[in-house]
Amino acid sequence: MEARLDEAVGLARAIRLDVVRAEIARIARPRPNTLFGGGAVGNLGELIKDDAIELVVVDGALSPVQQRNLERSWQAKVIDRTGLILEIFGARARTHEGRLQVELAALSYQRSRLVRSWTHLERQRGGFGFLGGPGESQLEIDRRLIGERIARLKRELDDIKRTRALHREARRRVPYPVVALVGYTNAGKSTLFNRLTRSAVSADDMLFATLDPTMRQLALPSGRQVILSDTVGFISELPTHLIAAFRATLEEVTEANILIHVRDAHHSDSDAQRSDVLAVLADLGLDETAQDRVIEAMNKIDLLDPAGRASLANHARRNSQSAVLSAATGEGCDTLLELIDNRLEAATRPVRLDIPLSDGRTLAWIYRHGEVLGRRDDDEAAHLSVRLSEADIARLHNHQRLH
Ligand SMILES: Nc1nc2c(ncn2[C@@H]2O[C@H](COP(=O)(O)OP(=O)(O)OP(=O)(O)O)[C@@H](O)[C@H]2O)c(=O)[nH]1
Ligand SMILES: [Mg+2]
Repeated sequence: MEARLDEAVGLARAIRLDVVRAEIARIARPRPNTLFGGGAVGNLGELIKDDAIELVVVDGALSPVQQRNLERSWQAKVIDRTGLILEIFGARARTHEGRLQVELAALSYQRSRLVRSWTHLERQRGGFGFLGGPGESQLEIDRRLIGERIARLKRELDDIKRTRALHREARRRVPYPVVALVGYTNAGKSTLFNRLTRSAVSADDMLFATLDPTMRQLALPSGRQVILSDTVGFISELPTHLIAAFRATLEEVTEANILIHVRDAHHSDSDAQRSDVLAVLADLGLDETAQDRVIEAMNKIDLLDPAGRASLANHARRNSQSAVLSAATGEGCDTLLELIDNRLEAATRPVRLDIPLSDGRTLAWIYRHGEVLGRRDDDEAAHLSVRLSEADIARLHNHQRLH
């Protein structure tokens, strides 16, 4: 519970709210009208009044009725966990697509609340500025208008998705394998991304610092080139509306050749965070069989005491799926790169190739990159049976297309 409270405070700080108090409120029996019992509503009301608190975040789910009743009795704005996360995403979205996705999520969230509480609500908050200024909160949003806007957003996002599919197709023609960083928010994905690619994307001690995906080319120790991607982090109870809206982005991540699951090994809730991430990945269609595409990166080991480090290092030695590292100091990062290299190396399959004898360059390339299992030459061509990596197979196909 303490860890969860810390996280809630972190979420609030992520949009620079000034947190005056943070409390764990025990609820024996959730009340349909106020969530909290009468006594708790009163006590909290006193605190809110004494400290002149303007906004109360309930780190759970509130029904629209509960939200409205609490706002009335506390004379303060009240939002729940989903509302807060949507607000953060709204503040973070930079790209056109990101903004559309967040708006879609926020509107779907609002519509679901509108439906449930239709009879109770005379007014609904406007836009997705849950915390917005006075004008906004007065806006009346008609269900039909929301529906139309949602439909338009979905169409626009579909268009973007199609364009991106074309881009992806183009990328396949320079077919470097894609290595995607995934993990709980604040686990250190962007720090690792910067460390490995020597870039400077924003990596802050802030939940959901990254929203829009970033990609860079990276050379592995073997010389093999890959594309490294950094993207949005996960969190427990990630709002379903957000997952739905970000589905296209997130599914692309799960299509990567290798996924690096970056974990904060120092976090007291590290194991629970791991389960949350795996649950979201499973929800996105990454099944058990895809597990051999996942490498676990136990990050922030610089913060562990020697015993903690030793036990992690032990675990990693027994487990080739796991690396122990510090993105901050760089320790262990080479080992991670080697693991990626090995994994890509292992992902090979035998193919048959017919190469014109005149094409000495391609033949030489094949001998350099693959394991030639058999060869038969006729007047025109060499007929080869070769074991090659997926990436090299793609590269070769592309190369031949150029002839
Ligand atoms: N001590 C220590 N801190 C780290 C390490 N890696 C990351 N951090 C810190 O952890 C915080 C979060 O790092 P980010 O790289 O932004 O995390 P992220 O996973 O990209 O987070 P989101 O984009 O919010 O999902 C920052 O304050 C980093 O400086 C590490 O190896 N050791
Ligand atoms: Mg990040």
